[in-house]
Amino acid sequence: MLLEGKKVLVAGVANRSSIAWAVAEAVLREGGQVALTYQNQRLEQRVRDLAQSVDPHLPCYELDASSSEQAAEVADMLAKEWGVLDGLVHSIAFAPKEDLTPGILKTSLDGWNTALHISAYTLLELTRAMMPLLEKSESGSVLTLTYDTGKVYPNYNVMGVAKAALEAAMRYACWDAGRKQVRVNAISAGPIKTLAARGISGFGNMLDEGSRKSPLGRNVTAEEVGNTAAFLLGPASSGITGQVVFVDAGQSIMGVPAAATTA
Ligand code: 0WD
Repeated sequence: MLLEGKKVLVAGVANRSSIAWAVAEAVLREGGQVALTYQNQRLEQRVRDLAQSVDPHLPCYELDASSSEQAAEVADMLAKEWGVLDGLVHSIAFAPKEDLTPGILKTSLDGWNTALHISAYTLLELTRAMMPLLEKSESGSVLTLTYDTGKVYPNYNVMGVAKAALEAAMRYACWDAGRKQVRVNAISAGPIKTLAARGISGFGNMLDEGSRKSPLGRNVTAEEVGNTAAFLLGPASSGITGQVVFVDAGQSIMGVPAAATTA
């Protein structure tokens, strides 16, 4: 039990395929308690139904991560519900399709601002709002989700830039939060078929190429990401902060697929 008695807020569940949902399931499996947030009323019923399927009393709050007012409200509600927060999961990203697809040189300033605001700045927004509760924990831990920022993936475009900003923001937040004994890390997940992934054109090819490139010969599952998340959220990882941990079946270490170098 990696998270016995630990209280974790998970932001970014859209449906059953969401990485955030796999993280929530792993937290529960490891003995922790979970509260979920949903972005808006469009997603509310789906997220509440998921919550109900594991625990009828699981707290669910509305939270558009771009709203500091809503973030403060959720912090207030958690203060009443739990009084402390041991883990915060930021599993949120968005870029307008018309700015994501055509290529980075065609990204509008508005599209750039939206992508970096929602996909990177909101990590800081949520961490700031939850800090008073995280500081009360003996093992406060914040976790975000990124994707292999050291490389260029055609079609990932402005989202790749946003993820690079997210990773830098994660490291600076790690510095700010560290003296309060709150850790901040990121998981760089391999490609997984989710709602957000479907917005990236050619995602099917990323999955195919990824599994061909991978030393393990396959892609990762959301469950594998959830398991690593449970480790990073809990006291077993108490010495790890400011890191990007790759959960990608080794894909990121490879240049070209093995097939390309064999006759
Ligand atoms: O291959 C993948 N799926 C990978 C995803 C590989 C590596 C990293 N990631 C990252 C994503 O970039 C994201 O940061 O993992 C995180 C979770 O993404 P996901 O699980 O792949 O996708 P999804 O289930 O769609 O969850 C992302 C959710 C949004 O869903 P939709 O698709 O409806 O936009 O982020 C949420 C929203 O629910 N979201 C917001 N939540 C609160 N406030 C906001 C917002 N403003 N915008 C988006």
